[in-house]
Amino acid sequence: MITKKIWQEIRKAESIVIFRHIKPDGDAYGAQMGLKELITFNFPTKKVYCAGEISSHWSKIMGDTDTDLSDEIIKQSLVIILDVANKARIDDQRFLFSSKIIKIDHHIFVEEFGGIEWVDTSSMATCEMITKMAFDNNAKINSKAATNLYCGIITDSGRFLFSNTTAQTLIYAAKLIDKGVDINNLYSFIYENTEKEVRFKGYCQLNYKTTEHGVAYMFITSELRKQFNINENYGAGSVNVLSNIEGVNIHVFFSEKEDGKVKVELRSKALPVNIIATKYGGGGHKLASGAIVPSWEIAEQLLKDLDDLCKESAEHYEAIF
Ligand SMILES: [Mn+2]
Repeated sequence: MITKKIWQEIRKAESIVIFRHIKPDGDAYGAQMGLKELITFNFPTKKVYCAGEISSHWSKIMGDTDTDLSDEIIKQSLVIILDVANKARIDDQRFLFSSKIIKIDHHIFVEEFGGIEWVDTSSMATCEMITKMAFDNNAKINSKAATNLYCGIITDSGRFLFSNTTAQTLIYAAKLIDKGVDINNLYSFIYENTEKEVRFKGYCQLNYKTTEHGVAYMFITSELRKQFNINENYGAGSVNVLSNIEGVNIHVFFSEKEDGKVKVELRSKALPVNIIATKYGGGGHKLASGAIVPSWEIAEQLLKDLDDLCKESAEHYEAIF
């Protein structure tokens, strides 16, 4: 069993460095910090480090990464890479210094990292996979590890709302709650909005546009971001304010970054938007993907592709029925 094999590698290693994707979300940061807590709680003598930038947001409840990590430590460590399918998106490319690499991920497979690979697209979150590994190996789980892992499960599943939430997701979430997740504290942190965020979301819901065949979209220019005083990640990340609109199959946010490139967040009710994201150099899940395109011109092309995808599927549907 792969979960036993990986735990065995962890057991053998004296020093471990945990990596995850750039711009970490709740699942990436939660898996990283949760796994660190899990390993140090079960094996107190092991040295465990977390690579990558400190997330100013998630660090408030999960703590900081080890930004002073030396090349030497990475060279001598087992490297575990979480929640990322392509090498270019790994935060801190020095993972390559290690000769022992393990990947644990739930995204659609993109490329091998050159070690043990555990990719399970049926898992809702990487945190769900880490939880499974913990239980498969009868590992001890403390409240801190449980809270970090639970955070990844609830954020990647939209609080168990998204369609790839499975019985397994709920079972592992329940098992974590049993280990002492601080739900009250976690939820008040996750749900809190600043006033500017609420006003920005309201603006998007009033001003979004739709294409002919049912793509709801929002162009967030630098001027608009400045007007609302929101950062480039928050802009694109607000895409879910357009979910569940009748007649809309795909919703997408385009947010201009500081460097002039445009960050694209794609969400879909059923159509595979990851195909379009991949075409433009991005990736992700079938119903939730992202990309960064070089200009507004390319962004318009991507939007046209999405509209065509909706059009084709409507024609296909008519042909069947
Ligand atoms: Mn994830």
